[in-house]
Amino acid sequence: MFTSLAEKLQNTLRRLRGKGKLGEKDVDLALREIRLALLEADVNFKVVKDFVGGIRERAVGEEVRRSLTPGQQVVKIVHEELTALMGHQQSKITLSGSPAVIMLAGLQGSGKTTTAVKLAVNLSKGGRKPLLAAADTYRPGAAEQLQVLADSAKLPCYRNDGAGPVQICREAVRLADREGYEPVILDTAGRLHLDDAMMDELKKIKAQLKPAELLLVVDAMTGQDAVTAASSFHEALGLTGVILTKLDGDARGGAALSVRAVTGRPIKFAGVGEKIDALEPFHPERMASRILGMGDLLTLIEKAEAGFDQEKARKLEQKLRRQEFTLDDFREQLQQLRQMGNMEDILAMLPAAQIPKDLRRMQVDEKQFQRIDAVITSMTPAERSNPSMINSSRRRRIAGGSGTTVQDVNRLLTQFSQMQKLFKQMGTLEKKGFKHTGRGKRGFPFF
Ligand SMILES: Nc1nc2c(ncn2[C@@H]2O[C@H](COP(=O)(O)OP(=O)(O)O)[C@@H](O)[C@H]2O)c(=O)[nH]1
Ligand SMILES: [Mg+2]
Repeated sequence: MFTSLAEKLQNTLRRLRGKGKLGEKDVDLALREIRLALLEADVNFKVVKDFVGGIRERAVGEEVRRSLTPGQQVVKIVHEELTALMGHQQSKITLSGSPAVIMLAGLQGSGKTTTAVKLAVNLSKGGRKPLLAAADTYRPGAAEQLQVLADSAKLPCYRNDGAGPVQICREAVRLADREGYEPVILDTAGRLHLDDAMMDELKKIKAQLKPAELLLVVDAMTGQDAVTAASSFHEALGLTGVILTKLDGDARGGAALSVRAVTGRPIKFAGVGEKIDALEPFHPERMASRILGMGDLLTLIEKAEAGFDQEKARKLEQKLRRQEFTLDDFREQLQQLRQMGNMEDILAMLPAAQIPKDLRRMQVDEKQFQRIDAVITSMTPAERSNPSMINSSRRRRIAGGSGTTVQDVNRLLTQFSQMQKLFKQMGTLEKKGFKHTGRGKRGFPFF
């Protein structure tokens, strides 16, 4: 997520952090770099100007001059301003009206249909009984697409192919009223470009259905174009919020960092994958931490808690404490991690400074998972619980048996021993009375 922007900002801040004293020149240079990084990430130029201006004002002010660690103080300011830029606090959706209606709008391909289902999945996990309404009557196959996705999530979907969008929405609301569904999520039509006919239709739906939430679905990959479209949508319709999609891809960050400032409307959710459970509540503060390489442990822990088997987690913790972590456990951990999503995104949630180099380089894609699995399978139980016995002839045998190379086996063993070391360090810190109390601490945050 935002790799290039994150790297540049982190480099700039690393240099600042190391400085005992901050002169005007240092601040100027850092601000220039921040400005460039943001512009290159396609952040709206006016947003960049205000943002950098805000940081400058604080960076030359009292709070930094009086600080014993001025570099750190500036990093803190950048973090706070970045958080503020994306909206201070998390903004939840409001469900009022009976039944409450959530209307989604956005350009074609921005991710409305997928997001409608993701949102329904999210709300039904929270105990709601959502109903999806197929109100895109223009794109052939649009209703079918919604239906297929809804079926896969075992969620109800109302469609009436052949009827107009307003009629479909009203019928869906009537059905929801009768059957006790709530909220009703309207998947509307989009075009490739903004046009008056589309806006008129959306206005009609809004006027008739009085949605509690009118959310604009914005494709984060499209950068400034998306933000321009967002402000037109907002002027015409009066949005209540934004959902950013495709943050799992190589979006540069422009849309995410500009859309709140340009529309004045909060980002409520972020789409982070094609699967129907790949939707996260948007937390500005956590996102700022991720971008600045401070990690996002809270989201990571939430994901882990949602996907992990409590009993297994407890057993693992015992093993870690007794330092009995084996290659079998390693394999099981990787499988669980894989269920949490894209490995790169997961690593990005860990504070950069705390990940050992070999782990950081560990690019775990599907193929590599299979390779690791094959290597571990080719070991004897004794080797798995005591890898130190794996000498070079055993390495050759394992490589041959798993259809991999000796280098593959070596790499896996190195990564495994790195992980073991990490856990040992964690154990020592605990013995010294270190308690992990959340982000910002220099602890080992894995479990
Ligand atoms: N990687 C990724 N793809 C997404 C995300 N949201 C939607 N998509 C994909 O974007 C494409 C367009 O989505 P769709 O819901 O049909 O857009 P719509 O035209 O606005 O209804 C589909 O291929 C989706 O799978 C996301 O958060 N991440
Ligand atoms: Mg659609």
